[in-house]
Amino acid sequence: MEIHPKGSRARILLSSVFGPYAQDDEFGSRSINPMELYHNQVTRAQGSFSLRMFHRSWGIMMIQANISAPCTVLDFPKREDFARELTANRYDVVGISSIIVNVGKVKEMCRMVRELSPDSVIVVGGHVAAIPGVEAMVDADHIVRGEGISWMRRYLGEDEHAPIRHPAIVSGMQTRIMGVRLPERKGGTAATIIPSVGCPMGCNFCTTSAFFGGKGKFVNFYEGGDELFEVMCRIESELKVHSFFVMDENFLLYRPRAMRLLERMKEAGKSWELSVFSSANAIRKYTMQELVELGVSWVWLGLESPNSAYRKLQGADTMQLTRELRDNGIRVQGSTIIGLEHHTPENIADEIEYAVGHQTDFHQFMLYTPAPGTQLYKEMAEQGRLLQDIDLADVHGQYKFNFRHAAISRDDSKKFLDRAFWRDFEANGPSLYRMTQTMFQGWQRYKDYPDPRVRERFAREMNKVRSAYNAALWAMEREFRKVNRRVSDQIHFLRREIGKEFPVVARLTAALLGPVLLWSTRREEKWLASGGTYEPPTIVERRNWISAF
Ligand code: B12
Ligand code: SF4
Repeated sequence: MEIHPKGSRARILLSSVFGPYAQDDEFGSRSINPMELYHNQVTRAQGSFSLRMFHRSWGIMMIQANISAPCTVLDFPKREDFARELTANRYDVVGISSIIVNVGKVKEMCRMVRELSPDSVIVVGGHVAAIPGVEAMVDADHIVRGEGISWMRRYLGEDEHAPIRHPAIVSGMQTRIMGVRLPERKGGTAATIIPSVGCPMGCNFCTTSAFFGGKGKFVNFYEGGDELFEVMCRIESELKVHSFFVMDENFLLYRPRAMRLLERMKEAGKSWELSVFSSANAIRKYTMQELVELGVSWVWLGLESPNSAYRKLQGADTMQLTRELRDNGIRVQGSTIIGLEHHTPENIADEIEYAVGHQTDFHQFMLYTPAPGTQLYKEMAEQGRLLQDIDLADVHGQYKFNFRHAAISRDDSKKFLDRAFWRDFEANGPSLYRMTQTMFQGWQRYKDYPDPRVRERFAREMNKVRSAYNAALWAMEREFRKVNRRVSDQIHFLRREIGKEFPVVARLTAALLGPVLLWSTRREEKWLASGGTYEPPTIVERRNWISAF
């Protein structure tokens, strides 16, 4: 492979695509596709109760941390910020990170680089590289498919097999709910840990799996529990966190690694919380006790559909599993696909009811979407079922089908998707209520548990439940009455139970903070109704920079 003539002395700019994002524009921004995880695809029908937060672009942060060249990461720039950065510094290499929906922005950014920094080499990476024929759509010198750290190391003439250095990443920022921005104190937000990329399960629609090699393949950054433990200890002390968002598509699948991590956590008395992604079958490799001792407090669980044939679900009763996890204080974020092959206008309502019936803490709904690069995309293309003239900016799973479904029309796909979000909210209430309930149940079950690490974790959660969350319940109970009286009564019941356990604090916070939250919730509701949106801040981070001058 060609190596950059300046090797590790080359000056690198790594940028995410430009914003603003939550608006309709000619570059592919869509108001329906904000740069927010929850409000985009999980709690978007929950109005002012929707969880609002931003996540950094971890792929380019990982690359920056693992090369010795002087490197700037520019996250969430506006076009002017990107232009300014290009002209203020003479970059040898400009790397642009993007997913498929944002290909129009990549095109514009390549054009800007050619104009403003003509000597720079342009490298495009991330999922956008999976688009067949992307070379003809954007004016880049290199399109990088798959894992980017090793590519960039090779390109700079560095050792691609050197151990991976994990940057200290705060998982989310500028969190808001019920019209209140949560304070950002050190250690208050989980740290993101990325043990691997890809997933060996190889579900036919899955872009993450396909991008890193497909079925049976993935790229491990940390092979064993010991390595992972060391990284987590370092990040714990750098960021002062107890809580980790483990960004690994199927973390629990590798039982030996997870169990070794547990051993090390026990030896060192670590009372950590882990948020993980897992398939139902992978969870079944553990007892509830093991999960709780490992600190698993939040699981993103693919439910897909009761009639789907996905291997990860075979033999799993997801309804019972969800109940059991929540009873043990583990929050569940379900994920259901709308528009699978067997769905019809006649059975879709039942399928949605079934999904809603899981009563998860959070529920993501996504349209079945053949994304370029996946097995499903190939099949649809072969069958001539891909719809022509669909802008890639609209292929994000939250709008309408990009293929011809056997029974459901493109316009109806959106209606069913919206119905699923609404039904989940209406029937189960705000996610903040549901997770408070799960945390409280966990504490009741484990407050006297023999392992002090576990007691400590649930006690930490209770500090929030008996104060701020309890006050939020007070406001929710009133505000949700107009949506669903039954759920409002359930919220009241939960508040009473919390009040019995913590009579003084719970009463005081509900009386003092509750009305404030009710007021801010209503104010937020009005603001959202007037079209209010949120955008992430622009962030510039330089590494190995001083030595570059
Ligand atoms: C965090 C995240 C987000 C964050 C945004 C982060 C950001 N700043 O952009 C939020 C929550 C806002 C988000 C939103 C969306 N996301 Co998202 N997101 C993720 C998630 C969960 C993690 C990404 C990550 O950091 N992975 C770990 C890093 C290390 O991997 P990586 O980013 O792929 O980077 C590696 C390589 O790709 C490569 N690379 C990346 N960039 C570059 C650049 C260069 C120059 C080079 C050389 C290499 C390179 O090297 C990296 C290291 O190996 C992934 C799923 C996943 N497991 O990856 C989905 C994922 C990226 N999101 C996806 C989608 C579709 C969306 C949304 C459209 C929502 C939706 N409806 O699903 C929106 C789009 C918002 C918008 N307006 O752009 C899809 C992308 C599909 C595709 N084929 O394009 C993914 C893969 C999920 C999925 N399986 O469907 N997302
Ligand atoms: S289990 Fe999840 S991450 Fe793995 S291939 Fe299937 S959908 Fe993708």
